[in-house]
Formats: sequence, structure tokens, C-alpha cells
Amino acid sequence: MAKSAPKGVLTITTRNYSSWSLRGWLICRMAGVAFSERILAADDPNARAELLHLSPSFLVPKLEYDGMEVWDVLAIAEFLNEIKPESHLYPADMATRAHCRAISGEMHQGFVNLRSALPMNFKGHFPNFKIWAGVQGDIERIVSIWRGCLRAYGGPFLFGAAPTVADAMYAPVCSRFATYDVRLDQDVAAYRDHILAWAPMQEWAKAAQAEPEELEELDVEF
Ligand SMILES: N[C@@H](CCC(=O)N[C@@H](CS)C(=O)NCC(=O)O)C(=O)O
Repeated sequence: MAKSAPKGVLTITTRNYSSWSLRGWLICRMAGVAFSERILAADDPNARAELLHLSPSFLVPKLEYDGMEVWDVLAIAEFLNEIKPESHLYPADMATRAHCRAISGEMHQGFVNLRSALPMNFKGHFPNFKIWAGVQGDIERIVSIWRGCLRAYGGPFLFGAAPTVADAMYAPVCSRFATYDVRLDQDVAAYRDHILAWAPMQEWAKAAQAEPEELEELDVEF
């Protein structure tokens, strides 16, 4: 029997720089939905116009699924959680689920200093990068979130043995910590390394390394 076409199309952009694309893609992978990728070239002058056409918010990632359209990473996570509850994108326990949503929301709307000063860049490596006070504050808050989760739920993912939406939300931070050689205590460094070694992250990182372009103008939050 012929293999049926994927039901979903995920629009993303550069793998090296686009942290939101990475989050959306990881969540789709974790949900186990069949999807193909539409990749917008970040250096294509027409990409913005195409993006406007494809995504009412101008933003990626955007998921089209069975005639429905959803954009914004957390909206995509909530949508996939509804259609694929068996994939356990969120923890089973209600209080733990609330915790997972809270720290995912904190990443979604916060850490502006970290996001602007340490843009995701899988191909880059900047040892001895100067960490300013505002960024240090964001790093300390992230470390405290991770440590709280690892102690409460036992790791190796934030909410225990299996990955949840929160791990996808913080995965680009793990990549940033490696890119900018952010010094971490052993417990949180182990979490960073676990995420970097996680099979879908490895797959993404490999494809990011293979991207041809070095886009200086994208060395900003993206
Ligand atoms: N909060 C949004 C952020 C999405 C976002 O900022 N996407 C960037 C790419 S990583 C984008 O589409 N930028 C397009 C542009 O600036 O033209 C989400 O959760 O999806």
C-alpha cells in the first residue's frame, strides 16, 4: 500500500539561527505527527513577503495540519497536545503540568537579555564571551528553574524520564550555553549535555552545520 502523505506542513527557517523554528520542530517531533518541512531561506529577499503570505503573524514556525493553521510555539504545543494526547507533551500530573506550562511560558515571553546578547548559532563558538550583568541575571534564573526541576523530578529531562514541551522551550538555551561557553555547575551542565545529545537535537544540529550561509545580520535574536 502506498505510504500516505504527511498530514502536516511545518514552515521554519534557518536551522543555525532560528531558535523558534527549533522549538516548534522539536515539539512536532515529540508529538509524533507526520509532517513535511517548508523551509524559508533567511537570506532570500522575498522570504518576508512569502512569510506574510504563509503566516498571518509574519512569524515562523507555523504548522498547517489537516486544513488547520496554527502559529506561535506554545499554541502549536497546545494544539498538538489536544490532537495527540498519547504523546504526553505535558506531564500527566496536573500540578506538574502547571509547573511545566509556567516555565515554558517564562521562556516564551522572557529572558530578553539572554536572547538578544547570546543569539542561537549552532555553527559558532565564542569562548571567553563577555557576559553582561543583565544576561547573567537571566542565566541565574534559568539555572534555578532547571535545578528546581531536576531535583523535583529526578532528570534527565526537566520533568523526569521523558521530554516535555519545557525541554523543547529550553533546548535553544542549551545550544547557546555551549556556543558562548557559559560556565555551569555540574548538575545543570549535565542537563545541557543531555539535551545536546538528545537524538532530535543531534539531527537538527547536524543539519544546521550543513547550512551554507553565514548570516551576520542574523547574529541577533531570531
Ligand atoms: N513567540 C513566537 C516567536 C516566533 C519568532 O519570533 N519567529 C522568528 C523566527 S525565529 C520570525 O519568524 N521572524 C520573522 C521576521 O522577523 O521577519 C513563537 O512562539 O512562535
